[in-house]
Amino acid sequence: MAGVAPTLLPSPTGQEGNTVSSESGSAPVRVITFGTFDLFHIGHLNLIRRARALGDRLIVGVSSDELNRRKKGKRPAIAQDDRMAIVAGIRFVDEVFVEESLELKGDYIQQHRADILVMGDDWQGRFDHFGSLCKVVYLTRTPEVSSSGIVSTLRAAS
Ligand code: C2G
Repeated sequence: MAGVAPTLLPSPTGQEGNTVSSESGSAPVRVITFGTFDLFHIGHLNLIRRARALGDRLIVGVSSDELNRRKKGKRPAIAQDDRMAIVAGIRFVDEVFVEESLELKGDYIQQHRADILVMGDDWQGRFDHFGSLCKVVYLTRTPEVSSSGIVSTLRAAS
């Protein structure tokens, strides 16, 4: 909307993506996050930008259409391959892969050698058990924006 400032949340480190590096000589810090990222919006961008600022590389597991159907009983508005391409096109993202199952998170963390798991705080506490594999960080959700809210707005307008 013209004239409305975007809800850009500050990064948790006070720095933006691509500016934080691990100490010279040490291995790059690998951050992993997961999500459907349907109807990509500013809340998704904030989460991704702030996750990337916690390390040197950001790996994103994009939840498959089938996972959404099975676990959430809904079909994303944007198809899986397009959601993957959109997330892969974000400059803070280094790698994307398909998240086929919520139950495989521990495997994904290990396969991608993640040092930090980042999720929005709507998942607060739900992934603490992965603390034995990596650091677990929950970031504040961006208020007042969601994919389902966008769908409702469009429905109301039609
Ligand atoms: N998010 C946010 N602020 C919003 C909306 C979303 O910070 N206003 C964050 C969520 O907390 C999540 C990420 O953006 O960390 C992706 O959000 P969704 O696409 O809604 O993903 P979600 O349903 O949380 O799926 O394996 C985990 C699931 O697949 C996560």
